[in-house]
Amino acid sequence: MPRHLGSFTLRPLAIAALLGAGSCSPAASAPCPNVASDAAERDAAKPSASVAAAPTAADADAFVRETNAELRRRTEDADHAAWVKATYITPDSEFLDAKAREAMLEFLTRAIKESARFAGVPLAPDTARALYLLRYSAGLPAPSDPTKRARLAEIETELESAFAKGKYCSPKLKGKGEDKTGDCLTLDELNHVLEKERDYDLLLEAWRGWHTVSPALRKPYGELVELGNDGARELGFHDMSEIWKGGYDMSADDFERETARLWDAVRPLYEKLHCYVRARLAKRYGADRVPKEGPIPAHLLGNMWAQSWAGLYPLLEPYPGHGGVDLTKALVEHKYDAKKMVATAEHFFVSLGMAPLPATFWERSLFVKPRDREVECHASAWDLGLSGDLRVKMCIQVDAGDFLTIHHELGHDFYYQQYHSLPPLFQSGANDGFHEGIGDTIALSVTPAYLKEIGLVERVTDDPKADLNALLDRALHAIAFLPFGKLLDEWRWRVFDGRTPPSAYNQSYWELRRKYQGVVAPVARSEADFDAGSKYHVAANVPYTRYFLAQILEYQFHRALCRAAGQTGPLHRCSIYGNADAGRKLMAMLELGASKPWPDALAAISGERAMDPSAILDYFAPLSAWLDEQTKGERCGWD
Ligand code: X8Z
Ligand code: ZN
Repeated sequence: MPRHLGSFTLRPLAIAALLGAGSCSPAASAPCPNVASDAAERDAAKPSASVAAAPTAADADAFVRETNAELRRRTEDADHAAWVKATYITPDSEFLDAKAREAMLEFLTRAIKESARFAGVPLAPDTARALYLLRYSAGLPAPSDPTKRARLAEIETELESAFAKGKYCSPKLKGKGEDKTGDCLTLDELNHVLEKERDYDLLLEAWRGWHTVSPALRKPYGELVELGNDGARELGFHDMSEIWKGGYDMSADDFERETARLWDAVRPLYEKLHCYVRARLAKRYGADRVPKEGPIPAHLLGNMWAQSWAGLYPLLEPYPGHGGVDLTKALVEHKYDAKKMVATAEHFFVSLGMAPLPATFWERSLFVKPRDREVECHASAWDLGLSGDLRVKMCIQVDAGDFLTIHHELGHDFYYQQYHSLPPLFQSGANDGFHEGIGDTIALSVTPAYLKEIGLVERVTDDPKADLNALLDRALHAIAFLPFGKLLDEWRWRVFDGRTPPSAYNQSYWELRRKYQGVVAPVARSEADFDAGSKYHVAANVPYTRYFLAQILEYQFHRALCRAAGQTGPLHRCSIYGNADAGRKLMAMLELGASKPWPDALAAISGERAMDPSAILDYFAPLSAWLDEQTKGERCGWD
């Protein structure tokens, strides 16, 4: 899978994720390593590590050079195997993918162990940074026992494939899939039912149906956690969560506090939105099904995980008849197909001064779901072998949601393209939240005025009520997402560090969903279920806090780029389309890759050195005020 998505197996997107976060922040109470980290020092202090002559800074430079070269070679093998497997799932492609993963796991874990010998050596800054990134690259560290390692690679492939092939068959859903006749639906089709249909029982059937796929993943997932934790301990970490939280230029504890700070800042806005939506849903379904002061049943919010409520827009539109753009309708009317949607998104990036995507992008990408074979439809962006062989893999539908997702994916590809000349260990986002936030930053500039400029819509209105409609539409995506973006890894951090044993997987997941999202399961759940496994990123072992960070960061990027473009109006009306000054700022950040701590990258685009939730709050300020009016007298919250 694509490198930015990857957990750590160095599949296409893996290095970045895997290495994705690293670097030390002089700003925070971070372990600023121009020497390797504490855990590495502990390793180095062990007698076995002190046999060889004391290593020098020059040895470390040479080690980083060799590791970079080897990484490039091995990534090539792993990426091509992963691409074939993701776009053509068969027992043979699974076999080859598992083998390539295993080789990558072996190499990376070995390299990380070897790097521990440089602990305490005064290093050149770039070398120190490369070693730091390497150390935190192990999102799924492999145990050194070859049998265990092979099993780990096999489980990874197995979980991903089982998820991709999952279907639910029910006569109640007959005709609700793409082919309009069958009664076996894929995840995308079941999710589509949740987005478009409003019948309570039908929604329940689609929700329940998808949640029958993941119980089979529960056991292998538990095994993955055990083996991954074995690997983490061999590297000197307590467990995998320490690695997942540890690569953000600050200590793992500081990172946990940092995400809590960001969530606390946006939670009041989420609670207002929840309050408004709950009242509308109570009207639609009755107070017996949607209790006035309690959590909302999770299947009513228009998405399998209630992470985007955009499907509910028609039910919630603040000012019907006051305009706003129906982007899906515009795309259909203008006869856009998948390729044209991608070309339009590419054109936006190019308008900022970036080089177009290579010809091979158009020849080798997968844009539509093939009819004759199993593929992984979860969208992803790739740079195979770190060689500029950029691609996307997506089962594109002609609708507004996928138009925005295409921008998201191209954000990854243009990031790859901008940092392409850096050594492999630096070919990554400043942190993984940056990587996830680039395309979405551009999507914030997909305003009605921009759509008019490119001829997709004929008229735009100046009516402030239309602005509110558009703001609510976006909030149903962005603000609704925040608690889910926060909780999924909180669940995994607890699973990894042992606070949540397998016997409490489901209970813990629903406690967090209730606490953060204010939703509850619509039917009784038990430990026979594995509801966290209904989410791709759990099955595929992809960290998720990155999307939470991205959601905060992209408004900060947008604010900075709008300022660079000299736009002084409200943020939700700003589009940087065609603006070279904004483009230069953006590129200045992208081309740093992971070569510098993320505060430096943030400073390159915005002059700021801390993640700042005030940008997203400013953006939605008019909506926030409107929601205050709408929810006056209501008892918001759910406990
Ligand atoms: O997984 C993705 C992207 C690929 S990196 C399509 N996203 C998260 C999700 O689908 O849950 C984008 C938003 C959050
Ligand atoms: Zn992404």
